[in-house]
Amino acid sequence: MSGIRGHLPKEQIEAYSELHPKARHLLFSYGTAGFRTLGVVLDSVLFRVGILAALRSKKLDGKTIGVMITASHNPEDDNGVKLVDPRGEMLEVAWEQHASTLANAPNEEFLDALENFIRTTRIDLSKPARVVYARDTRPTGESLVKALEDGLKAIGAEGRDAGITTTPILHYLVKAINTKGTKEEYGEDSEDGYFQKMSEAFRKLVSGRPRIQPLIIDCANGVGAPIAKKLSQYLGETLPFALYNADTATPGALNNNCGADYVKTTQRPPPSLIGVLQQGQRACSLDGDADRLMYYFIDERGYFTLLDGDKIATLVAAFIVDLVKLAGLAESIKVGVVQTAYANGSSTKYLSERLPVRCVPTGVKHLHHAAEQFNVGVYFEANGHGTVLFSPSTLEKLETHEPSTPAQSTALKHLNNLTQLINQTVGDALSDVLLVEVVLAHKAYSAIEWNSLYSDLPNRLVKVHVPNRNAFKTEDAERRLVTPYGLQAKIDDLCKRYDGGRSFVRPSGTEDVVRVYAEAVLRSQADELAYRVAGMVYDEAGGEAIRRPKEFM
Ligand code: G16
Repeated sequence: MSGIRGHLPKEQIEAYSELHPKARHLLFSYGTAGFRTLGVVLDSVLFRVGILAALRSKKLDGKTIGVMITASHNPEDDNGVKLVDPRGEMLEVAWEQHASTLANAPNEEFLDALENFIRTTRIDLSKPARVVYARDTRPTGESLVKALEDGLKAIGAEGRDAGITTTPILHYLVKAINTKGTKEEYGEDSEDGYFQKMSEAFRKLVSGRPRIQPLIIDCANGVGAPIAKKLSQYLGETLPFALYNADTATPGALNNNCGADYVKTTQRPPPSLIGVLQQGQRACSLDGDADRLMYYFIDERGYFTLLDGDKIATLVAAFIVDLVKLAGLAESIKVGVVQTAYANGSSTKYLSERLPVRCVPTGVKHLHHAAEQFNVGVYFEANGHGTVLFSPSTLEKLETHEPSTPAQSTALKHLNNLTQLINQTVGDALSDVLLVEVVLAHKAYSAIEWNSLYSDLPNRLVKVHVPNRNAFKTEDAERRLVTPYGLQAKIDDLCKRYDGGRSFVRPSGTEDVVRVYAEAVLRSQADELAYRVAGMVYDEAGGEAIRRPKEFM
């Protein structure tokens, strides 16, 4: 085999490959969150992802690569898989196409595609390969893990099974494994290490503050349930959890009428919490793999009020800016915020008046990279997916800065503890819960006070099923449509007719739908605008709007 360094165990790969045939009629694409589709058709993809992860590890000199098997907020029958790079971040974009190519090669062409890939990306096969993997609670997860393991065995990679855990814990593990024994050591490479690190930082941050009232957590009937339960043991009375929707055994329960996506899109509490939630009481929802977080409460008029990713970003960014000032570091540490087009117009206005704000396309990888450009980058998608990144030079500054007053010293201590509390590898619902609770405790804010920082513009998100969502191409961080030609001009015209009207259309990267977002000053107008734009998408592409209320039919 010319042009390839090291040995490729072809016969072994071929033998295993026969156990995981690729169906000819299926086409897979590595999108916003990896491969995601019906779990039962993913067997061949998982086998190949095993091989790909091993090759990624070899390419990076034996660094450990992560593989997470989850479909997050999607229905229970869906499943998916994504790769995690050595620092705990999403797979390098250039490899997404390689992943799709390998996943789509028919069985008889797979070896050729593999050799071609190894040659063009100049992978040295003599290097070691190490992969750590985990899955969520989906029923298809178990067999998909087996397919992945066959991929690892086929190419002779070393695998470590992290079991059933959350996506953010898997990201944490990858970074912890790869930084072990180095100056940047991230923590002990175990679930226990993750809980220890976070809970210790939390205790320090809330010490001396009034006792925190129990927090209701809707676990989406997913993996967040057992993990929140374990975390609760580490937190003890410092933050009591009341866990709801913690049933991971009943078929069909996952993300069904519960979870972060449900509350965000329906703008209602999970039905299981009706009657449980008392006025003003804080509650939150995780999603199926616990990487998204939504807070909410019932206000004094009995209305359900969401505290989404934008509200979390605002709360957290303002808190960090204050601490940086108090620590005497305002001149050298600049805080910035990253959002997407889904960010509520009011949040963008509120934040832009105080901080640099960037808008990027949907997908954690885009937000994460943009946030890395700031000394402290706070990134949150409105759907509750986000975290805070401290740049390496900022971390060093925080560690070495000599405070000149006791007040500076306290603020500095808080900032250093925050760097331990926050999962900086990816959005992490449970780490974000702790972060929010710390800020609320420090500010002595109730949910009502937090919400009053700014008023959200009423908004509506609608899904439209279309025959080909790829016909929808966007620009300007997904705020404008390039194709279908002429549709954007019609949306612009329509928006002008609504006070504060804004709407955009983009193809989903995780579901086979086109998403329509609209906001306006009045609730009725935001709804009307959303369904009118959805109607235009429908007319243009021959689709079907989901959750279209009768009055707009
Ligand atoms: C994934 C991505 C998020 C994205 C979401 C929805 O979340 O990680 O960045 O916002 O999908 O994407 P889309 O609108 O393109 O379907 P998750 O929580 O499902 O992994």
